[in-house]
Amino acid sequence: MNLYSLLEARFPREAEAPALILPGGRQLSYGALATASARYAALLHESGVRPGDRVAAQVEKSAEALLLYLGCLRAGGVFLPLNPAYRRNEVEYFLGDAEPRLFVCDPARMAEAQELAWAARVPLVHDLGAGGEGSLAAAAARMPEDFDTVPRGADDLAAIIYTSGTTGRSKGAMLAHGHLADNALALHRCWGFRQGDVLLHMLPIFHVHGLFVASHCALANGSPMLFEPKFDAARALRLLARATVFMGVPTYYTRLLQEPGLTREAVAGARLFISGSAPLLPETFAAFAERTGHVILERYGMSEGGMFASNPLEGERRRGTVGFPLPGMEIRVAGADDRPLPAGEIGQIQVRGREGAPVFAGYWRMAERTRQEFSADGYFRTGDLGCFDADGYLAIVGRGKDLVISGGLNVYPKEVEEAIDALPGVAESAVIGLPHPDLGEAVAAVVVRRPGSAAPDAAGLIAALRPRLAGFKLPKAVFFVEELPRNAMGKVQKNQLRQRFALDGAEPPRS
Ligand code: MLC
Ligand code: AMP
Repeated sequence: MNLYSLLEARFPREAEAPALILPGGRQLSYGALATASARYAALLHESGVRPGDRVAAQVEKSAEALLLYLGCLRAGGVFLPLNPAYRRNEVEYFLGDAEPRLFVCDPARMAEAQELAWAARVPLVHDLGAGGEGSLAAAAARMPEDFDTVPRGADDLAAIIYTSGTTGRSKGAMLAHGHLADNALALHRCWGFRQGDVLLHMLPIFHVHGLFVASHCALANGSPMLFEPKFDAARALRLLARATVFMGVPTYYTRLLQEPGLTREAVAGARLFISGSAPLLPETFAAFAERTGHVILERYGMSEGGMFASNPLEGERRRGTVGFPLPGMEIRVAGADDRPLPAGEIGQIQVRGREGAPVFAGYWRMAERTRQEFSADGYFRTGDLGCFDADGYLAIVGRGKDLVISGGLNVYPKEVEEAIDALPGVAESAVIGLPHPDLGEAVAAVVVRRPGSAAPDAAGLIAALRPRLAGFKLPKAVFFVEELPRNAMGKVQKNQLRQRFALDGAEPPRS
């Protein structure tokens, strides 16, 4: 079944029931959501999007951006969301790799988008602004409001989410209608969505957390979303008075805790606070419970397959753990030989779906890479390290993969190192994550200058990287050293670097 049809079957019977409550008093009802998404689907169909064709969108969060996603599902297209922070060369790669039929860009970047689309043979470009302006919504408005949602099978693709690779090229994780539908229903049930729920939605919608986890739960419940363009702690606090459920990355919770107004009374109407995408610090967990009386429910997942584990709604939400496998998910902690380890032992977290099915459909056009990431018995190797406790709670204790998670966004050191190493005056570099009070981890670069050449200072280095890397990937600190510590095999000892350097808060780049 098409994921959209599954969600639509759960929309409220009253067409006027609110679906999206937007800043400035604008509302979109469930009836309007259905007709508007039909118009977007019709536009995509008229533009030549056929089942399986990709639709790429690098746009700011808006009601129209969500309608585009729903319209894409309805037309049978494969949605490919991209962070608006990506720079030209980053987008160039995604378009070339995914070969979308349509690219939707920000109005301010139309000229660049057209050049990139031309080079990547993307036949059509539309623009869509944060306020819904631009050619896409205008063209959709001229379309009929009836559209027969294209039937899709459980294995047909619904979305591709690009995740950077620890080595080499960025990989497109392919998610099918069945994966997203199963996950949506499992979360909806586990988190007890009910009549009267209102979701405060402040996450970006270019990733799994905001687009799938949050939106699908609300839509599958026929609930209103307070649909905000971005996270803002003071505004969140005001809106929480009208919400029952909130989802965020740990940074949202540390920022909420900075608000003096965060009290039990301020969140009296809320029933559930959910955290994920990065480790929630035990201090944050404890401080939030003390200030609000709410025990944050932490869960765990990935672009490759959505959510895998969650703390329980009823029963103990255990600090420092991500709870139990979700219904339909099998999780094991395995040794290097893929054999399961007993409770208490640390190993790699591996996950498998219902009846041994893979948790996602593999990496776009990377059959060999896909094969390498799965065990012989069908488990996906997450690259996260964890262990089960005696009661079956899963704790994530580290990462086997070289990855920094900054404010809930993944940064692959290798990509930043390659960009730094290409700069004049740089001999080599190592990029690491350092504990950061706001972002959880912050990207830091340790750089060896090339002797005898005019090497950049920290500010110069950042300025040179800015046109090439999305802002969230830029180092928050730069340290210059004579040489990088290496082991006998010549591998850079990043642990040593992490011990040697520390950030004191969010300081500007320094040398
Ligand atoms: C923005 N900046 C960041 C950043 N976000 N730097 C490091 N890490 C981040 N996450 C930089 C910008 O480049 C800019 O730099 C400056 O900060 C101000 O930008 P901003 O957009 O105004 O920042 P802010 O609104 O404060 O955003 C921070 C944030 C946001 C934490 C609120 O990043 C956010 O909403 N993160 C959530 C991401 C998310 O949804 N993750 C889920 C992935 S799914 P300059 O230099 O230009 O000034 C997933 C699976 C799962 O992981 O399990 O859920
Ligand atoms: P992404 O590729 O953006 O989907 O990020 C997935 C990664 O985020 C996982 O492999 C984990 O490393 C991390 N992650 C997600 N949820 C949690 C969590 N609750 N605790 C720790 N790490 C998490």
